[in-house]
Amino acid sequence: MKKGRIIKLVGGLYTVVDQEKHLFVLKPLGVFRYRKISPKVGDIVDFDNDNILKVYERVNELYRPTISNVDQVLLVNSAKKPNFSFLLLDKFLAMIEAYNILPIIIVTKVDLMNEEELQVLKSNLSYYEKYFKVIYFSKVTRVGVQDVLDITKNKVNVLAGQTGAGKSSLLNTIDPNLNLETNEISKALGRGKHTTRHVELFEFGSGYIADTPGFSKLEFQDFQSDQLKYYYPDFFKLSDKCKFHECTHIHEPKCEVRRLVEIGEIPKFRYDNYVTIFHEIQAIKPMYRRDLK
Ligand SMILES: Nc1nc2c(ncn2[C@@H]2O[C@H](COP(=O)(O)OP(=O)(O)O)[C@@H](O)[C@H]2O)c(=O)[nH]1
Ligand SMILES: [Mg+2]
Ligand SMILES: [Zn+2]
Repeated sequence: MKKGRIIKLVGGLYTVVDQEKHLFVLKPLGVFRYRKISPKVGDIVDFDNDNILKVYERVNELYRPTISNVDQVLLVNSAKKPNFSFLLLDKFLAMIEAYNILPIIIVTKVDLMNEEELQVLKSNLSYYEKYFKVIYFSKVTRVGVQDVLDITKNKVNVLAGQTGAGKSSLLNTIDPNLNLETNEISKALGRGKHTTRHVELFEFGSGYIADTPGFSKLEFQDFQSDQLKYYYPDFFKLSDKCKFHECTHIHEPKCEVRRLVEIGEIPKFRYDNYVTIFHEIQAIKPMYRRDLK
């Protein structure tokens, strides 16, 4: 019996990699179906020559893409094309926190900004650096390549970020062997590249990474708006100092978060995004809420 990690699932067949990086293509044991065990990409498993025999308990699970035991999410936002959005950044950060996974902020396409624009962006992001690792990257100048290699080392990484942010380009820049489909290639050639329709963990530097078509959409229907306060680590850390134990930092008096926004210690835009996201979650119709089903 051996132990390894599932890195790919296609047509009911699982590819498992062992400690020595040997690959095995396996089926799950028949009894798994009756026990409602369905192995996922990312799972640590015991296996023999033909079958997955046991699935170890998962540390965490992502849906869309379905992937387990993720160490961190590389949250990719472009400096331009599309323009950097702090609202999108704050939404993604809250979602990733909600999954209990470490987010790493990666700003791509920094070559498209002039020095002044980049200075403004960096200064706005400096607040985030107290709570998150921030990496600046460009596939044109190759700035940040080493930072990405360092941060992904020995980790299972998942990419997130809107379509066109530069996720596939980032991976191809760091490891040209991946040869992932990027936007212009998919338009020009259509086929012949790795397409990202199934979930797969690729060897990446000395870790693993999943390029994800699915985790580009924000899905907040799993959460209640009053849970948002847990997913802003900078606000959560202050919650003991708010007058009310259950303070949502929206309307309650003697709120420490709002006090720090007023004196400029928390950027106003980050707080405004919090309020926007809070109301967006509130507006999700109950019929769409998975947690109420
Ligand atoms: N100038 C510049 N363009 C980039 C950079 N990274 C990606 N792009 C372009 O942005 C577009 C979308 O990139 P892609 O990797 O497909 O984004 P994805 O949808 O997040 O995987 C493509 O046209 C890329 O050539 C970069 O660092 N600099
Ligand atoms: Mg892509
Ligand atoms: Zn408060």
